[in-house]
Amino acid sequence: MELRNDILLRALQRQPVDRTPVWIMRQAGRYLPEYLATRAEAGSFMNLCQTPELACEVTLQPLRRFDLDAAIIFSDILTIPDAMGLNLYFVSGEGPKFEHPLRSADDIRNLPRPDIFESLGYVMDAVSLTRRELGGKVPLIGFSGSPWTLATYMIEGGSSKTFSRAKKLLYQDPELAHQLLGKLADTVTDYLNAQIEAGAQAVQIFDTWGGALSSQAYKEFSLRYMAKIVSGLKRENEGRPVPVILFSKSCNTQLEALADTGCDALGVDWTISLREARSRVGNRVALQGNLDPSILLADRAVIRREVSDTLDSFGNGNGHVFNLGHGITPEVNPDHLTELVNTVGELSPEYHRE
Ligand code: 1CP
Repeated sequence: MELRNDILLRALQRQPVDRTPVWIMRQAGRYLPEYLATRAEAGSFMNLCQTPELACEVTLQPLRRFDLDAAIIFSDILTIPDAMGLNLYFVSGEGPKFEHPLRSADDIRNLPRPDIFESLGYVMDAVSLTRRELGGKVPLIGFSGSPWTLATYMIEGGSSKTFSRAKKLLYQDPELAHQLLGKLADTVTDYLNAQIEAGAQAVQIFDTWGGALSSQAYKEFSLRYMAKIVSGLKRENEGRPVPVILFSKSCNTQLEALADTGCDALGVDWTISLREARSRVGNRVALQGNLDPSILLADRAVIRREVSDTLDSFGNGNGHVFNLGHGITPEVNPDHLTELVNTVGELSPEYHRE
């Protein structure tokens, strides 16, 4: 099926487009009443992820409301540890938890490399169903967590503010940490390649907690494994390149090193201007971002001004994908996202004239 709107894929490769493409991290989610209704119908978050028809439905919901240039498959980064036997569950108000977190060296040594098709086949089914339902309207993005970000949840047993246990492992027993991260990198590579084969047309790696590490530890325990994954990915499918986006939150000091991994694009948060980020990475990669999600809590005039400033900060030329600097939050009024998306559509063409 022909892809009718390919501006996301073109921008990720720094090719000419006539306006800046836009999608939003966590665009399907709790700020949408229709998402909450489908989640209630599913009974639980995991059931929603594991039922391809429902995962497909919530993936498509934001596209019915907003003129977005991509869909991102509805799933979660924590499906990998779940498939490795840690058993993911959600306690409302507390976020994700594992029944069997990694508590000993043996837990890490015995961690299986899962058969992706057997244990995560529901994600690939959701990807191929969603591709079919999209009918070439916009590309579908696949994703995974980075090995380090996944490891934090697996070691801590859930969310954490300090990452004490995970960081202790890195410093106390780096060899064991490398064993874990290596296994995760292999699994993430298999998983993303399976999503690509199922129809994902671009992929993003979420390194949400990369910013918790020192510069040196980041290179050794996070960046290195993302680079390994990038080099193991299938970079072309259906006769088209499959762009790879790395989003390492709060890692702006690492932009040059991230650009050297061989990825196509970097997600950037709002703590650096796109102007500065662009001057540092030059023409090596495209940039995706970077509006502070909290701006969506302000009124429409503020949103318009901030979108305009963000476009202006990147400036003229190719290689910008508009997005937030992190996921959209549950309190956002969906009409404010309409304002954002429409403003990008209205103001961005002037940055793409020859
Ligand atoms: O109650 C609910 O409905 C669950 C909320 C929720 C949602 C909507 C969770 C639990 N996951 C998701 C979907 C999700 N998670 C997507 C969907 C695709 C999209 O529309 O973008 C994606 C890409 C993720 C990725 C994800 N999950 C990340 C990385 C991205 C990020 O925002 O940093 C992380 C860290 C997670 C873990 C996770 N899963 C869910 C929650 C609430 C969390 C965060 C917990 C924490 O802060 O530690």
